[in-house]
Amino acid sequence: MELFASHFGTYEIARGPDGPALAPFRHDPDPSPLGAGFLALADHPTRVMQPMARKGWLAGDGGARRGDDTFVPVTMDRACDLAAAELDRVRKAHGNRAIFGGSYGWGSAGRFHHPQSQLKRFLNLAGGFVSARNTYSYGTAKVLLPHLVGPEFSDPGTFNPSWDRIVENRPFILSFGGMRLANAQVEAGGTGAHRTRGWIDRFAEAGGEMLTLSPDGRDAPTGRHLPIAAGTDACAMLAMAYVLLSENRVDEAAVKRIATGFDETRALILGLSDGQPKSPDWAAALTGIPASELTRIARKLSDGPALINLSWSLQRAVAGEQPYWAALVLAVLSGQIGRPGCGIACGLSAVSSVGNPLRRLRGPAFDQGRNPVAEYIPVARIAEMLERPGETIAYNGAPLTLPDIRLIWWAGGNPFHHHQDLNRLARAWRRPETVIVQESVWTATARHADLVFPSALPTERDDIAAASRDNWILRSTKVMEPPSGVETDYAVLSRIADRLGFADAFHEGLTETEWLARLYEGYRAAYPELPGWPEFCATGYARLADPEPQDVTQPLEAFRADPAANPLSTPSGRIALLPDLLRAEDHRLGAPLSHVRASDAEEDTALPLRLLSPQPETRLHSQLDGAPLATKARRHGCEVARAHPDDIAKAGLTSGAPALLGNARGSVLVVIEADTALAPGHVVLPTGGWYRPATIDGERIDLGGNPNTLTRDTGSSELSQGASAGGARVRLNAFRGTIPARNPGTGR
Ligand SMILES: Nc1nc2c(c(=O)[nH]1)N[C@H]1C(S)=C(S)[C@@H](COP(=O)(O)OP(=O)(O)OC[C@H]3O[C@@H](n4cnc5c(=O)[nH]c(N)nc54)[C@H](O)[C@@H]3O)O[C@H]1N2
Ligand SMILES: Nc1nc2c(c(=O)[nH]1)N[C@H]1C(S)=C(S)[C@@H](COP(=O)(O)OP(=O)(O)OC[C@H]3O[C@@H](n4cnc5c(=O)[nH]c(N)nc54)[C@H](O)[C@@H]3O)O[C@H]1N2
Ligand SMILES: [Mo]
Repeated sequence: MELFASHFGTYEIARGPDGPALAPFRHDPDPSPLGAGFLALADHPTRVMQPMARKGWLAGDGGARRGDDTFVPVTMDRACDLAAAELDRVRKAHGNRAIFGGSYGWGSAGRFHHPQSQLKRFLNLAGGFVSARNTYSYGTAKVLLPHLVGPEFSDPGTFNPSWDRIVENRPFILSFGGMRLANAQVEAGGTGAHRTRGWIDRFAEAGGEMLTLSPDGRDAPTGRHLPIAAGTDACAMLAMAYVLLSENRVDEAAVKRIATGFDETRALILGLSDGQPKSPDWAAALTGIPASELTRIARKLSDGPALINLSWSLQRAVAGEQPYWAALVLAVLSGQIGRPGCGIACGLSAVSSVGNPLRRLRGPAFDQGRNPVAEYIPVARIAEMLERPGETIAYNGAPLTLPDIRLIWWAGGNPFHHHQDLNRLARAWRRPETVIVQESVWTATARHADLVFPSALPTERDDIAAASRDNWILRSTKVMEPPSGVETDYAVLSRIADRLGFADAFHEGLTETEWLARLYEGYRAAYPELPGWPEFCATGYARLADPEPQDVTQPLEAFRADPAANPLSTPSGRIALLPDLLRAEDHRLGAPLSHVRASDAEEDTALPLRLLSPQPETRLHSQLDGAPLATKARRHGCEVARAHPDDIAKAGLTSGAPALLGNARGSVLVVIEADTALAPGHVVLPTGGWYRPATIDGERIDLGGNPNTLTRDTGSSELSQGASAGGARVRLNAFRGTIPARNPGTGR
């Protein structure tokens, strides 16, 4: 069977007289319509068709007009000469620590053509590069959780009970931020079967009860929903903990068996140490949830069985540690940690694999080699890195010096989609001497480059796809040839490596097919039950069976059953409710209790609406923006934002009108639509609009509707320095101009 594997899952390739089509994979119970959209990109006007160089850069402008300039075509040979010469100049003049190759982003589900792996291997052979740590997805929790439960649980969802266990035990699920099924369409590395919807249906059919607390009623896949003001989840959780303590529902001896810091935590919750009891009345005013509801939910949690689910969006915010920390406190005090199918879960439905009872595929990644440069940044500190070379920031309990970057090289990501405060990034981005980008389409990042290399789309090359938390290994087959002049990243980097004298080390003389066979054999070495390469190629996929229920590790169950025999790897072997680092004065925002509303610090509270920027249903971030599903979702060519009808009326607008969302950081053109599912005081603008700043009647407006024109770029805290998209405040105004026509074409 010929298959195409993408982050949206797997598709069967049907070749007919009208060209190829992509049909849902027969083994996928809940296929996503999104992946077929790649076909529409093949000859889309946004396609990068040849290497292009920025005029000002060729003339030596040092970056002054970057992002606001025209491009000229250059031959592939010339472009490779230019890239090789520039890399060589920078490393000789400033050392490899002046090259930023962090290159974050969701390029390619295929493991071989994974652009960052390709680029990192290339840059490592060239002497190394400054890298980026953590993710935009989960960067705050990843730094926080090792302090609370130990480093083995830093990855998203590693301590979650699995879905089969949850369905079997039917806990009351209290879900903060909900479970958006549209998000579970996606998996980094792809999947053969989307199972999340099936698990949730089975849970509901078995009589399971779910309560979603979220500003957006659409986040609840089943069960009841209660609106909560964004950024106040920790307040609700602490109020529930207050109820447990004041109603003597906490088994202190049992808590102390599994956790340290109980006495201090109790003092903080009761307000003995700061004078503010975190009572339901206190939380009701902040969250908008009646005190009686908070009390009722707290009792239900302690009656059990119960599971607290946290969406990843909660921690993608200023002080995003707080809800994760408070949820752990609540799960411990309510006695639910480590009960079968109970306790705490991070991101059920955030991506397809979370909660599936499966093996973690230990496959060989494409070998990136070793990076001789030690310097790194937490991934979301990029603008700060460019603005303040040589200065220090605090990160995870230690100072970190920001490197002095002269050359940025990006492959497989779109910082002008994903980073916060894009107008600030655009200014900082002019500082390096050179920016090289490899892209298939003219994203805002490509438009902010000096040298752009065209990349083949995932549909235009053979690959092997597999996600680390999945059971499927997929043979992705080339659906069509790339346009003439467009090559894979591997081919382009091989050409440049040749000019720098390390081509043999880069490609090892292997053909693409030989590389794929090598990767596959690596999986077979780990899982001898997999078929041989020829049989795998003929079938198109291989699937490992789900493990037997008793073989799925439920890590916190073993710990709860016998904490002394199965200790965590925290200093005490137990859960640390208040580790020293979180109490330290200089980690004010990491100190969860001192500022439960720190997410509003530094924001203009006079602005009436809180901006939510969830993942887009019709795209993967900014990808497939030119495909029919995303195009159809726009109104008058604009991104659609949703708000409560009362807020739209207060702004003097009607549903369906063009409007501006704005704050001190910028202004975004949208069409505003009324939605009663949304709590008043919030506005939803999903991510992924293509940042297109333009000056209209003297005002600089992002016509592309990217919420990151408005979001904050402070970092979540000095502890984790994670992405801080959540919690920005904005105003809603009429847009009185004429909506300019979209000009997706090349370059400008
Ligand atoms: N406000 C706000 N901002 C957010 C978030 C939020 O919730 N709110 N979420 C954040 C999160 S969780 C994430 S993960 C990021 C996502 O941010 P990104 O991962 O940067 O977003 P993508 O649009 O997926 O960008 C991937 C780019 O890689 C290109 N690409 C794909 N395959 C290849 C390939 O094989 N070769 C090359 N050269 N290029 C390729 C695509 O064309 C695309 O432009 O956004 C973050 N930003
Ligand atoms: N279709 C599609 N699916 C995707 C992606 C995509 O681009 N497209 N991206 C994928 C990626 S990279 C990631 S990391 C995951 C992200 O997974 P998540 O982080 O879980 O998803 P989001 O859509 O950002 O947010 C989920 C919901 O959280 C709610 N929310 C936001 N802030 C708050 C708050 O303060 N309190 C409460 N209670 N709720 C809040 C919002 O209403 C939002 O709908 O999604 C993945 N899935
Ligand atoms: Mo993400």
